[in-house]
Amino acid sequence: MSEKTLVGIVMGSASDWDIMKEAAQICKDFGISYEARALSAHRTPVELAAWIADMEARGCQSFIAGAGAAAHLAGVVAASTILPTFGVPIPSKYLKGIDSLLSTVQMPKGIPVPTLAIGESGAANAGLAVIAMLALNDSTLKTKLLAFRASQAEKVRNATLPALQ
Ligand code: RP5
Repeated sequence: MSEKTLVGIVMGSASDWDIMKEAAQICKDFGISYEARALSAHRTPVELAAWIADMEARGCQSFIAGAGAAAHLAGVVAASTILPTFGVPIPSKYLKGIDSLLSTVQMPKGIPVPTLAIGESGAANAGLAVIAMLALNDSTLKTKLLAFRASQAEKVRNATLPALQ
């Protein structure tokens, strides 16, 4: 059987990649297979549905969806699959991502979209949330995640604060 693609990363526009690449980077760093696509819930709805079905057939375990403004992408992805789908609000031109945040996080009862912070931190944390989920059944991944946590804790401990002038 061919290799599975474990994580589907989708964004409403290629202009979102600067933010969403943080999620891809986490997958890459942890050695988890992913596919990243720009597909829009309103501009390319048919292709989006076909991609979700294809990813499911290829063994995908989770989706990360990022979009800006009236950001319904994560909700549409979550509604199209029972795989866990994490939402990343992309900073928008006029409302700085508050619109993206509210339209991603405020899902009515029944279709959950666990939503991360606006921007790069949210995209990276979506990646880490997926890693944590996959680590439940993968002891090697669990060891890597514990090492990542230990390493970032060490950076905080070792940081030196600038002296007063
Ligand atoms: C949303 O509109 C996208 O997710 C993007 O954040 C925003 C702007 O898209 P472009 O006009 O840059 O393609 O659908």
